[in-house]
Amino acid sequence: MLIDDVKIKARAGRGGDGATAFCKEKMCFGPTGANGGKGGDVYFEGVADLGAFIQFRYKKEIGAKSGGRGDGKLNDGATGDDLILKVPVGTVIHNLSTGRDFEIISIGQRLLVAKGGRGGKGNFKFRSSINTSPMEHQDGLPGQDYELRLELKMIADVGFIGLPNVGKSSLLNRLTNAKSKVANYPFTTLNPNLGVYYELILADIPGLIEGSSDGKGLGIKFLRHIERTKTVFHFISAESLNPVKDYQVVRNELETYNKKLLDKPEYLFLSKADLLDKKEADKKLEELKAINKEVIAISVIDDKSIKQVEKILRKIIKQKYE
Ligand SMILES: Nc1nc2c(ncn2[C@@H]2O[C@H](COP(=O)(O)OP(=O)(O)OP(=O)(O)O)[C@@H](O)[C@H]2O)c(=O)[nH]1
Ligand SMILES: [Mg+2]
Repeated sequence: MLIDDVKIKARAGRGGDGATAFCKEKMCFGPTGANGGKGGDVYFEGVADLGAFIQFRYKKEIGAKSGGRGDGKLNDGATGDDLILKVPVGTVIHNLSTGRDFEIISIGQRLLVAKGGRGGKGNFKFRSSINTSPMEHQDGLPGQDYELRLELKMIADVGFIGLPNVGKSSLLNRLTNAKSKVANYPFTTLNPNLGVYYELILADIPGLIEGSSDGKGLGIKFLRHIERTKTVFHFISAESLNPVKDYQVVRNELETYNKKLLDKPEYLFLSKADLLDKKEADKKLEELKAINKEVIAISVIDDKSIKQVEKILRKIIKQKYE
């Protein structure tokens, strides 16, 4: 099952201690204790993999590397490596220690969550005209140490919705490098999958059925995810004996869950259209035109129809920046 809410402890690296040392060579005087290196920071970075919280299933305490100690020959300690944790876009990071919340909203976005401690100064840094042989150095400071709650509130530009087995995952795989499971039975997709199409995040959402809003099938959990998608692609299989009814079943579920879902911009696709001859397909398209006159017939094996879908996606990209 998808992990979408998890508590972890994140600790940035401790700064390395400074050193107290003196030159031991002949004809050489003075302090040579070097500085400690800075501790590594902890960052979060957005990725399209909704399953990325799995890394926290058993590992609830994570930490970046400490900085190295300064040595006695003026070589500063190494900086601790940063830790970059990949989390799905739509992750809300609740910092329970400070009460502040942050959200990862785009792929590649990096957020500094816990800062590494600074390294301590070595005794070389304490030398002065009145103190040529300082005995003191500083210790490194601890890194920030926080308790975090990570909550996944999926966000996507386009959500693929429809009854089960209508070809949602197949289209996602065709358009992006996602590897959503495809099979000829209902509820193949158990959790939403994200794919990236240029600047858009596309979400393949598990099939909805009558009663989803009451928890039937995979139910309510996924209706919650549709709440945060901006546009929907609604799929109706060309195999359907009653396309208009199929459309209404899904719309009713959206409405029962939250009326606002009906206001999202929607594109209607008669999917798997290659299974029908042209005459049959046109008849079903005609029926669906009463709902949305821009409905198109698509098939993952028909390049021309995929180009039409891509044209719609380009339009959505353009609107995103208007
Ligand atoms: N002929 C044909 N078959 C298709 C097409 N798209 C998908 N299929 C087949 O239809 C079946 C269901 O496809 P999926 O992509 O798994 O459907 P889904 O809507 O994601 O299904 P759920 O995850 O169960 O909701 C698979 O056997 C696919 O190979 C298409 O354009 N043409
Ligand atoms: Mg699927």
